[in-house]
Amino acid sequence: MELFHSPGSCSIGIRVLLEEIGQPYTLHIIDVKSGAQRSPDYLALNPKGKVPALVRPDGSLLTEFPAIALWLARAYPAAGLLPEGLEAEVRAIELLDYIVASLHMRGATFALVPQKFVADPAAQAELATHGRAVLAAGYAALSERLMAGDYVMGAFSIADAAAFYLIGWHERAGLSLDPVLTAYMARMRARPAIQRALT
Ligand SMILES: N[C@@H](CCC(=O)N[C@@H](CS)C(=O)NCC(=O)O)C(=O)O
Repeated sequence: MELFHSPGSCSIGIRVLLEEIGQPYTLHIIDVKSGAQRSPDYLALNPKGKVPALVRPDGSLLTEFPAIALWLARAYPAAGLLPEGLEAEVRAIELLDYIVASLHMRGATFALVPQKFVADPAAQAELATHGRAVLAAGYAALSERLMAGDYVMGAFSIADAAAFYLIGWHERAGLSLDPVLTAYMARMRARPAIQRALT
């Protein structure tokens, strides 16, 4: 497999899952801060101009974090990245989608890069404040879940890969972590797969 990844971005979550699975993969760095996602070569591969993107063993490209995470979990079941049974699985997808579609796209993105959406500095400040509030509410919801277990679904799952990148942005968003989330991030960073993914 081949992963197109930008350090510091959400694609770290997919790198974490690849390391948890343990299959060989090639890492391609697409530095989104320098605009590499808009290079002609990358757009030819992934017209969306986003990371993560995964080339699978059959050569096909898969994009969108939840789709890649679900495919990895289903394609490599021995890694145990999804809870067993339809109800537990759909609850993991429900949480994963909340993290990516709501907290990342409508919280962190507004908090971190409001200038992508509006030009007026006052409107940017208002949008960033809104994004921070969405993110803070999301962190509180994740913290509450983590009072019941070590991982957001109880056992480690694809939803943790998303929670890890989202919580990892707290300093950039100007938010502090409560003791539950601080302990969770320490627990996550202690996982050998995450240590490998962060190298
Ligand atoms: N909906 C996409 C979002 C991916 C996304 O927003 N990726 C960011 C990095 S965290 C990116 O590629 N940004 C570059 C850009 O928007 O130009 C997914 O789930 O994968």
